[in-house]
Amino acid sequence: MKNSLTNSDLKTKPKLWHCYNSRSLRALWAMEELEIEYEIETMAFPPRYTVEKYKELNSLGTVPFFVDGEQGEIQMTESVAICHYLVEKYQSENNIKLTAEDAEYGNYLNWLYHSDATLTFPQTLVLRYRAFAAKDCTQSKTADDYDAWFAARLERLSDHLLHHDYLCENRFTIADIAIGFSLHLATLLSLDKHFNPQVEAYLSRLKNRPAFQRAQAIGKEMDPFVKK
Ligand SMILES: N[C@@H](CCC(=O)N[C@@H](CS)C(=O)NCC(=O)O)C(=O)O
Repeated sequence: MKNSLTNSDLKTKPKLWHCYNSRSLRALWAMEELEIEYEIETMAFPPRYTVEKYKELNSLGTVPFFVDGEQGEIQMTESVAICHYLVEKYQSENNIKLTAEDAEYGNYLNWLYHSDATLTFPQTLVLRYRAFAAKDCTQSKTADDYDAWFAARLERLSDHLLHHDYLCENRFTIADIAIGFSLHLATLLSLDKHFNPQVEAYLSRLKNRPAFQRAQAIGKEMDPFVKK
């Protein structure tokens, strides 16, 4: 039964505004897994400084920014919500979603929300007050506190991965994209010192996926983690 649009049914393609190694990678990775057509605007980070009038497009000034619909009426700013939207909206041979009928649907939703609310949240403080801190920043204690906070918040995932190769139903879904990006970001912030072997193995399993590799190659020349 065809219950969702394929990309070719639409007059316009979804469009993503992206910065390398930022949370927009989640949406890009999902589109690559689904093998749908899309447009992409790759920008230097942070776009509210590097792209003129970016805040007129997205008043938050953040990435991702995502537009879809014939009139561009769908405008989204939350990376996990975009992944969720994409799998519900676009039919694909590659089934990377769960539905309410699946036994682990609740766990799937929980991992999706967990990825940003529980894992990326403490990382953002480490990013702000350590990785991208101004020279005169006096908040290094905040970064240290949230480094330890991240370690504690990782425990639930570490325990789960002791007995699972993927988060839900023994197969790859967007829950793995959402959580996988949080782990990838942790490696960029040197927070992978908190990874257990099963977390390391899980992340390499995800990073070996051709769709991740295609997505991650886009915009590499604008890597904000490389000091110029
Ligand atoms: N909850 C949002 C957060 C978006 C967000 O904060 N993105 C960061 C990059 S990972 C950003 O654009 N920061 C630039 C800035 O704040 O100027 C999501 O998951 O997409």
